Amino acid sequence: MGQGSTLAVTVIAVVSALALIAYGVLLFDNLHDAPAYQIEFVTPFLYDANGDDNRNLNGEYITLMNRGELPVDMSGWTLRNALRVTLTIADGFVLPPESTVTIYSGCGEDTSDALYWCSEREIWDNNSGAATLLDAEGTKVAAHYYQRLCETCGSKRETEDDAL
Ligand SMILES: [Ca+2]
Repeated sequence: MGQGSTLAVTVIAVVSALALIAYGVLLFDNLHDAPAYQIEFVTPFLYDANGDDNRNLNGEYITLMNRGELPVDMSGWTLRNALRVTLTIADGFVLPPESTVTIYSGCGEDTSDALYWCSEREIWDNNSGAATLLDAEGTKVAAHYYQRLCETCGSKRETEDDAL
């Protein structure tokens, strides 16, 4: 083995070691940043109510599911739309594992699986929008982006997007 190939092997070894270290740091970061909760949006959600949305506010709703193994106390959590119109979840609301809660845009009496925004107008734009769920500390737990692809065909695209 000449000096050139020894150098090449050394460079490869160093680069590999650095790559491993970088991977390790990334892995650690990912573990460190792993969400404490597994609350997810159930999609597609009903952002386009039948008829005039502003007159059928409870025809418009969004559902969250706890896919984790522990109950999640959602006291003080917030849900907001793309315009940052925000609903704050009442103190004491707990979502059990494998359970859902549906959040209606209109008024009603909150139960263990239904909450009411009691907005005076629609929350979810019928063409495109974003829903963001934050915990009581303001840390993003889940985000959902949606866009109707064309006015007449009803085709829709929805994505989970952390880049909101
Ligand atoms: Ca709507």
